[in-house]
Amino acid sequence: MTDPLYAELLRIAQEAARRAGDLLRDGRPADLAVAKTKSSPIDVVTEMDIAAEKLITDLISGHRPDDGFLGEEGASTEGTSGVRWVIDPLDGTVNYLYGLPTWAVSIAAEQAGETVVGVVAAPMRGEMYHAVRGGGARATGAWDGERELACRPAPPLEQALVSTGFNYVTDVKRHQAEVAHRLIPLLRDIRRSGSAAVDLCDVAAGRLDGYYERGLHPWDLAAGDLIAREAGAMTGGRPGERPNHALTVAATPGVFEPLQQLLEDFGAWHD
Ligand code: 2AM
Ligand code: CA
Repeated sequence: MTDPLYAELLRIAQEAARRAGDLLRDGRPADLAVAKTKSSPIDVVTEMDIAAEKLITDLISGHRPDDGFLGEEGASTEGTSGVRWVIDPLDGTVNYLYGLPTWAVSIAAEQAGETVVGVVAAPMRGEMYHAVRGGGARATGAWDGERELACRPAPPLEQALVSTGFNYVTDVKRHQAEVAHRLIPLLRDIRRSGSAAVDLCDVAAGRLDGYYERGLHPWDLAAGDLIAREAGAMTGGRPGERPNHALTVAATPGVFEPLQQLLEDFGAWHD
């Protein structure tokens, strides 16, 4: 039976993710990428991002006033309840700016430093993914109801479809391109979705064999990491580490180990 606290945190996270997703979807001007109005398109996205984070933190605080927060748009409070929420109100910002569908709201709840609940809403897919620690991972979709998530059976590495992402900083991007240059011939192919949270959920859903990226922040990965693990995937950083800013790797068992080793050999991480 699910811990009643986890069940409460899950309900709150799902409600917050749904409402923030609606706000972002309904509030995005249709011509955002070409808008030449008073503010730049980037400012409009930043405003939406901040409004979404405020909606999420207000809603959560209304239910649970003593919880702490860590949010991409600046929410950072300690709280006194032992629960801390780790929030990315808009993951996949560049996709959102361009009108590409792969963006998400990511909300995780931690207790004693462990993620216990993770919710990722991908409004343009009509899908929401969630996991509770020890309780498996599920997706709810507009068309197919609720289903259990399970990562794919591992193919040989040369048949693996692996997603990654590239940093905003040019020198980091150059280094990442060199790593990808060496990796691509060893895989089936690579993908670049633009949202770490969605990539982690796609590993969970068996839509990717693996994913790796350097330079992620806690809010990019907290919810997706739990969802991937609860769907049977392995996640980590460099060998022996948890996913972190230096490196995040998530893959189905059998792909994870050789992929993590190749990334180590190719120096894909950076402190
Ligand atoms: P964002 O959309 O919220 O910025 C893109 O590869 C993925 O990495 C996105 O999830 C993006 O989150 C995240 N990311 C976080 N920090 C990044 C950075 N410095 N450069 C590029 N992507 C970053
Ligand atoms: Ca992000």
